[in-house]
Amino acid sequence: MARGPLIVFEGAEGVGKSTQLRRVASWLESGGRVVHALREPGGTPLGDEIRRLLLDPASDITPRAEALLFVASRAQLVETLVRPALAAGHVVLLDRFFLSTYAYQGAGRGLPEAEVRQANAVATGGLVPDITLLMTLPVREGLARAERRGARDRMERNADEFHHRVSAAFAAFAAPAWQAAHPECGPIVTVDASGPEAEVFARITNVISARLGLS
Ligand code: T5A
Repeated sequence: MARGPLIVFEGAEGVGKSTQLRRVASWLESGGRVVHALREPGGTPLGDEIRRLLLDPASDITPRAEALLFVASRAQLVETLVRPALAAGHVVLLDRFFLSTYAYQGAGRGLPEAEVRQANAVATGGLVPDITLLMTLPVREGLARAERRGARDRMERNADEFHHRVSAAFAAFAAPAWQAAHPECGPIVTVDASGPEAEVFARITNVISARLGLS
């Protein structure tokens, strides 16, 4: 049986990843596909416990420990849920994956890219997304959207400069030269996340249909 597609939703805070992922899941399910909607960090009992620690504003976590916690959650998710679902020919939609570690712990926290990349390779075992939808929105707009949803978590509470570094890193990942130098990431396609949800959804389904032939 052919391996199912792995579709990753990425971007800075509050760009609307979770909202769009839910819509894409319903769209693909109504087309008769089996869809697994998963998120990082979390998605497994171990991952959910790690997520609680990582997002709790009371947690005191060093940058290296933070990176390894995200990576540990990923290793558990990939091995227990993502790979089996893909092997069964199902569609996996993933709300964040390792591009987030490159952006947040690499660019945001300043950890060396080579170390982040190596730790991530341990977690994924070389699993490459079929497409990453990189949703883009001005930092302030994304944080305002996230804030309307509820109180800021430990990551959202970082200084504005941190969020600007993360956002700039995501923008840099879209460049063809960066992608060519990082084949482990697979194709990264930017999607304008501004405007009404329905318009963003139409942009996303256009990309998925054109690039993966799904509908
Ligand atoms: N992280 C994660 C790392 O540092 N390293 C890693 O390796 C990984 C995997 C996870 C945090 O961990 C960090 C990144 C994050 O800081 P999380 O709670 O899972 O935290 O949250 P995020 O993935 O960050 O989700 P966001 O908070 O960024 O939100 P989303 O999913 O982008 O946005 P969503 O869909 O929840 O929408 C936010 C609000 O905006 C509204 C929604 O209704 C919602 O209220 N909205 C819109 N409003 C207007 N117009 C639209 N088009 C809208 N679309 C959605």
